[in-house]
Amino acid sequence: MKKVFAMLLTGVMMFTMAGCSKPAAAPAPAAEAAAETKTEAPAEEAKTEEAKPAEAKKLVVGYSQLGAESEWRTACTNSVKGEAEKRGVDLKFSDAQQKQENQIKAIRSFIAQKVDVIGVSPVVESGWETVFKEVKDAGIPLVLVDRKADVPEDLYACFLGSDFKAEGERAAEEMATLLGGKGNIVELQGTVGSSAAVERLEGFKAVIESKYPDIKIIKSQTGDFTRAKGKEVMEAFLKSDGKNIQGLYAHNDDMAIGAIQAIEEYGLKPGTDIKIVSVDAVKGAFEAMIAGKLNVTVECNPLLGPQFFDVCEKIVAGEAVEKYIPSEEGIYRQETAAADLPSRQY
Ligand code: GZL
Repeated sequence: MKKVFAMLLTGVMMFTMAGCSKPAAAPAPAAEAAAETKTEAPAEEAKTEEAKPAEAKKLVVGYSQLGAESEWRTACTNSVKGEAEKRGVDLKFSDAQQKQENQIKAIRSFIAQKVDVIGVSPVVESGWETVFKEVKDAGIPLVLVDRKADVPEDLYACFLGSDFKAEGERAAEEMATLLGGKGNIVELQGTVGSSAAVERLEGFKAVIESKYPDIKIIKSQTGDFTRAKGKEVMEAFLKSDGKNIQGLYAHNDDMAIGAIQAIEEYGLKPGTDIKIVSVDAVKGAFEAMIAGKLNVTVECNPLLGPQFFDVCEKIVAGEAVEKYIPSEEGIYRQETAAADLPSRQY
């Protein structure tokens, strides 16, 4: 029996040795070798070689900002850039210096770069249908940021920004309170054709004409949302109507601050001889209210970065977004300006 077992053991041993000694196959290419080792490696080792989950694809967003004309615009740009950095968004940013042709060029460049989403703050409401159609044909969603465009709703995913008409209505009520329901007003309008200017004028005028018959808007002209132009136009108003002016409504704080300089140079007291109501609630407005030179500023929130990228992420994830996402806003008056200023973010 023992002899038989020994013979069997010897056979098994000889057979096994023959296998190991088979001539080495020609060295296989690295890939095949890897595949061979991969398939030959025992199961437990295979686990360590499973591919790591792919890095989440970086969101690529093209944003056409209209310019840098005001404190408000700078705050809006900083909010968008800061939020992109915080979220690791690849932001392609373009400043159009308040020229529509530059915005159109930037949008076409974003299409060529095949970005995931395009954001636009349109400098004016009209003239966008052709290029927005190109965006749609390229299959890229478009978000209107801050300002509206006069295009069919199917050309943009959503508008996020303020209710400018309501801002005009609030400004009118504040002005009527300051004047006791009676007096002559001059108006500094924003950029001609911009949704902010069109609707702030509309809202203000509607309230004054329907509720305050003893308040008259005797002059109204654009100051293009800038301090310099606001000062220049206010100088012209003072030259023609001087002491006949009891109130100034400015579509933004920058023009109001320019007008304050003109009123002082003319020899009148801004905030006292001429009551002033403006819009935005930027830091400069709080400083002017603390100095007694501005009476009220109606807030228009520029900190749109977080909402903008929330919308971009939802769209890319295939989630539904509201067609209009309003900003939350308040009204700030001279009496509380010193207490309010420390908590202001822009
Ligand atoms: C309002 C924004 C306006 C600001 C101005 O949403 O478009 O443009 O009120 C800015 O200060 O120039």
